Amino acid sequence: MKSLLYSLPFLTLFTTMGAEPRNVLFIAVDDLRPDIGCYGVEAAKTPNIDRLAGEGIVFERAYCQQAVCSPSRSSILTGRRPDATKVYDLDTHFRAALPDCVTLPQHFKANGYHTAGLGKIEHHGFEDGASWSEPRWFASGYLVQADPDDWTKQSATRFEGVPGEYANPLSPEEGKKRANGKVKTGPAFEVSPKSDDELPDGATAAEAVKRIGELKTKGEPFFLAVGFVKPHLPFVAPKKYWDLHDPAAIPGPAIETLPEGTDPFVGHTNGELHSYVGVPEGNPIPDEFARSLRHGYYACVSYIDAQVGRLLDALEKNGLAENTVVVLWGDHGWQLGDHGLWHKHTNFELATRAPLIVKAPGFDSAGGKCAAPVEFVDVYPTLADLCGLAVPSRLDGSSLRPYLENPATPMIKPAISQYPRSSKDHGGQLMGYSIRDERWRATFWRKRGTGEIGYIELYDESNDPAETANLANKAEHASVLSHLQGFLPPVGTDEAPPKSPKPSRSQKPGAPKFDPNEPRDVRYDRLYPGQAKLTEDQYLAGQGGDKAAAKERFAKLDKDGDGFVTRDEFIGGGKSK
Ligand SMILES: [Ca+2]
Repeated sequence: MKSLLYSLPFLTLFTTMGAEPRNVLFIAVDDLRPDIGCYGVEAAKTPNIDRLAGEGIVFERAYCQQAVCSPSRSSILTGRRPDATKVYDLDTHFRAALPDCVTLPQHFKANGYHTAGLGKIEHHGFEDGASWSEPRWFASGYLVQADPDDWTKQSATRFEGVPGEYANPLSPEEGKKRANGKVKTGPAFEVSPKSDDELPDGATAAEAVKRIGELKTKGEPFFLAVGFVKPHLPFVAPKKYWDLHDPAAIPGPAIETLPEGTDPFVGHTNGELHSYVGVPEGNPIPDEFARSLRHGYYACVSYIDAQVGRLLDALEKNGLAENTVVVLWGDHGWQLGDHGLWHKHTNFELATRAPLIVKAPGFDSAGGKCAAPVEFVDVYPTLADLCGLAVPSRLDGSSLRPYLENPATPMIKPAISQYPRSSKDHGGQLMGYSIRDERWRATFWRKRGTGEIGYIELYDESNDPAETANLANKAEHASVLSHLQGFLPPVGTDEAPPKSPKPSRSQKPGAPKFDPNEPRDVRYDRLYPGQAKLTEDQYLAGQGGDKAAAKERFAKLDKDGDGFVTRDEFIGGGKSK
């Protein structure tokens, strides 16, 4: 508390506003593209997020730093671009390159806040102990404490959580057979017979509501991060949210092929989608299946919207709505068949553009919309600024306060996203830097480690928002390109990351070492006390080491292929009788 009280901006804020410290509710939604009512997508059916938007500012052109989970989240949490975090993939922790960085929640913690994270905030397995005042909470039934001085040392405590999300998981053998070695235990979507709270996000919302009530009485300001995992694949949502939507009313893509004049290496082959059981082989995805996927995505968005509503209600009920900054963000955009692509993993507008809504007390701009491009690295300095904390100097973004004061404020800087790719035809290992200003998106595919540009895309987002044509070769746009090229980072900033150490998670601190001679019934009861059978997630939770190998063991142990490993199957060790 001390550093907070002596911090000058904090004092200034409170003396001028006579206010209490502001809390932060930080809502992360996995894979949410801005198909939300307040973004003009009426088919979305999102009354609660729209309510938040009516009390805050909608950033209509907010862009992630890299359109995939861990790189994007690492940038939000550290306020640094992927070239600084060196997180370009799902295997690297930002502390490998930035061991001493002070994350957004850690900064609040250092300023007297109680910081807590529920659900997916960091990428799974990359929980950061220094960021939080308490263990990270997961609906699957885990409290994970990562060592504040060494994130790779993690210990997990079990509680009774919700089981795996599928009501009808398919056999892992089927998953293996259909999915090219990648084991998924179920289909890409499911109309779930479960209730909201029998699925992970409803359980997370219920826990958050409870925590908000508890935090109110704690006597410290709080930074509560709540991470929802839908609408990430698989699209599993309770039936009532599917029933909200008529699939015929959900808009389809404006273009189902890559832009004219664009080399296919900038896209991908929908590998993430194809890893689910039952997805038709090859591309394009057949229309009827595509319609079901879009239906499932919209159902999941409405399901999440309902959970967001519970959090907003809890703030109001506890009298906290007036002094809590609420920020809602999706970690990146999503292609729902647009350009023939599914999921994220590109530099296109639909993959890089994500929702960002900020509600802050004390501004007259409630209900406003900001059209200027902004970036996710701006979130950290914005929240520090809005709560009267010093804004650390080594951040890559800047506070969005000018837009909260006046949403019509013109663009301060273009938004820069990036994505690594390799292309033999265009120079080998490339980093695609995509510069977005008010009108243009220019993507420069630069050879990593050199300044040589291997390939360029240019889209006129004002006159061709669906990105149907690459204009980079049109002579009349040469000056636009050279202007935007001036925003590229210095050559060499995309050097390969240092290798990240792997986390080791002990079930309990001081748990005994693995003993190959331990009888299997004793081992089962030690690892999974009181559980009659296990979903894959529950099984994996008790297994250290190589996750892919553990998944293979699960498939082998599940002799009857019902998607569960019973105690007897575990004891049988996967051997034929
Ligand atoms: Ca994601």
